[in-house]
Amino acid sequence: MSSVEYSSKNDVAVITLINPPVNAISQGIRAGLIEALDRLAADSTVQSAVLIGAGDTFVAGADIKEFGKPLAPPTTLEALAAMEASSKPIVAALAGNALGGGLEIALACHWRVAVPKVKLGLPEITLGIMPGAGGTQRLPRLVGGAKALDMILSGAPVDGSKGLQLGIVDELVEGDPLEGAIAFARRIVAEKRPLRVTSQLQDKVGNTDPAIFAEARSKNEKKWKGLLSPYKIVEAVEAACTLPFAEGAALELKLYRETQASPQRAALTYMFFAEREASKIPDVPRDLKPAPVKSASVIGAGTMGGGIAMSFANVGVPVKLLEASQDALDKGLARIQGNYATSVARGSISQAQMDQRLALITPTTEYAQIGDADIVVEAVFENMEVKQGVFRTLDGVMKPGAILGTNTSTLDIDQIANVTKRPQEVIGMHFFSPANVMKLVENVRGGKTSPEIIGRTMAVSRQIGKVPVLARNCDGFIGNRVLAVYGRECDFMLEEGATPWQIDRALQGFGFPMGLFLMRDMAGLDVGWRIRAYREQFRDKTLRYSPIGDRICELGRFGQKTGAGYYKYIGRDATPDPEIEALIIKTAADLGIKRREVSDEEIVWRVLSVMANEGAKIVGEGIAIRASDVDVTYVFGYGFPRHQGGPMFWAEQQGLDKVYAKVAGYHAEQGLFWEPAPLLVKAAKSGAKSWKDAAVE
Ligand code: 3H9
Repeated sequence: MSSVEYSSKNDVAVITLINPPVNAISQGIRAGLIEALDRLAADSTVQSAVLIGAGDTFVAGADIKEFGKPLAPPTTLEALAAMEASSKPIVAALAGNALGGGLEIALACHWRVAVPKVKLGLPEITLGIMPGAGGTQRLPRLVGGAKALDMILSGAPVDGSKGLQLGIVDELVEGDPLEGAIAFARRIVAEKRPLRVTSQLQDKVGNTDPAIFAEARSKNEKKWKGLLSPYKIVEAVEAACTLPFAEGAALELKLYRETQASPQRAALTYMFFAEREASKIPDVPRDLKPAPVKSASVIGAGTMGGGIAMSFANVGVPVKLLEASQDALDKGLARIQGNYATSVARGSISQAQMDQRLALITPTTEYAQIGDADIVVEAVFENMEVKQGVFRTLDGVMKPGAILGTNTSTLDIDQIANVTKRPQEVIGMHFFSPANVMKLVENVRGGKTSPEIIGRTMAVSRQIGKVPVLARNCDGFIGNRVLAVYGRECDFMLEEGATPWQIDRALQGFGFPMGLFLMRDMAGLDVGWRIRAYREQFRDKTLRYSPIGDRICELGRFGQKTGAGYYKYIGRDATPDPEIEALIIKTAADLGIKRREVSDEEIVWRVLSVMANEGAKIVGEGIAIRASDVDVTYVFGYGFPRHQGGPMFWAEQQGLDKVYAKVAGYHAEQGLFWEPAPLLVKAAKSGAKSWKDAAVE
């Protein structure tokens, strides 16, 4: 079947773009569109055309799988120029998604009608690129420079009503978009309206305040640090407002190609597919399409439980929130109210939305009230006996088939599952704090968790707006296992000659929003200290261990909350502390370590290569299904800079053999305490360029 179909409904031609599932712009679409336009010109039976996507969606943009490869002609730009040159009016019928190149096709039509639920947007920035088919030039001509700039920089889509208000959409249709567009096209012809060619519109760009571009650059300096595409977008939209269309379009093309060639584009498009791949579980049938959950229960109204309950309420799922005592329940609810009130004050939600969401949360102290929910998530104190007690009770009250989720970051899922008579329905759901904000959910399958429960848990995670990954049960799962080696490596570098502020600066230079020691200070140092004290009895004393963190806690310095940790604090402002530097120097001397200069490059390399090494162990042991799941965990749960693609992607970019050599070097220097991952060794020896190749060789 051809990618573009040409048909007619009496006097109106219908051009249908077909490339399931999202009608991405393939070579077939580009060539087929030009052919269809030739037919339109030659077809004396029609006076206008409607352009529509097959299925219930328009076009989700360029085919992202083709990025980085040479594109077969013709280009999208050639197809769009042919469209604007048509002497017969072309009306876009928009439904589903009109994103990226899809919206750009629509912008080059003479008019646009849309259903209210359509998603209209230019999300290229999220892929490290910018609109490259005239979007930066045509959108400002329809909506003005300022609004176009906001929309392209945010990458977020707008719906049909907003599109109408902005001037992207000319008319909303309530029913069938094709019928609506045909009726609109007939009206245009009957009224003999002159063709409206977007690239020739000048009013709105002419009226754009030229100061907005410098403002956008300075206002976002911190947010855009290290990023390429936002700056290119500003430059292109500025050109739209100051140059003739042809010159602006030529600049757009040049800048677009620069973004396409950048390593950031490679990392961000990798993340696009990695995020989707993470939901594919080999033993869960692809055709399992679980129904959305209609009700949820959450046990524990602490910070985590409250955040999880908010995540359900935020997408309209009624949730019962259970606490042991009325007092704890009241405190939990007050915290939820406070969080919503902050969002209202910031303008991110309206008062009405806050009221609706709060109304969906029903507080209770009675287990008898919660049993009919499709899913329950337990988020009580992180203690095995306490959690086992909760699960014994849940086993008695929850309806058969409900997902029994436990929000644990450290405990053995099987020990929790095995106190119930239905361990196949128990699964770990490790949320990250604040749970209503952080995107990652690390779902953890126990030894007996059924594939159906896994599939349903991955689906409900997406339903509440999270990015799920699946891990197998082990100490630390994926995320905290990698975090442990990352922290340990940083501690060793302190002993060897670095300072906390140097390490933090180097990591921030790489793109982490916050360095490790600032993060530890913010989270509080005392909990980890207590856990280490408990684990001391089991520790292998032959392995290298850094006592710096313990010594800091012994001084009563527990981080930001006590005004001092690795840094000194005034409020939340951290300053380097000579006392800590002296403590580090003394500890190194006590351990017999001769300090030396540690370069920023060494810091970044050591941190990333030990992360990738641990990730390779995790993949090799089957804890993660694939290397990209480790990256998804790090990007969505631990602040790893998305435009660097995650530690496993980073390692592939450096060359797995080079990473192996570094890791082996650290191993030799540091003695017994860890081994290069077998998968990394295999990759290096076989010359594999990717983790995937290494795994199959
Ligand atoms: C661009 O347009 C550049 C232009 O300016 C320049 C032109 C010259 N390409 O997300 P889903 C796949 S840049 C290839 O699970 P949903 C996706 O991988 C592009 N494949 O469904 C998945 O495959 P699989 C700007 C794509 O309903 C399947 O389709 N556009 C593309 O949750 C279903 O996707 C964007 O950035 C694509 N463009 O969400 C839009 N899009 O089943 C990117 C999707 O094998 N796409 N796939 O895993 C999206 O945001 C979402 O996919 C969408 C649907 C909202 C469309």
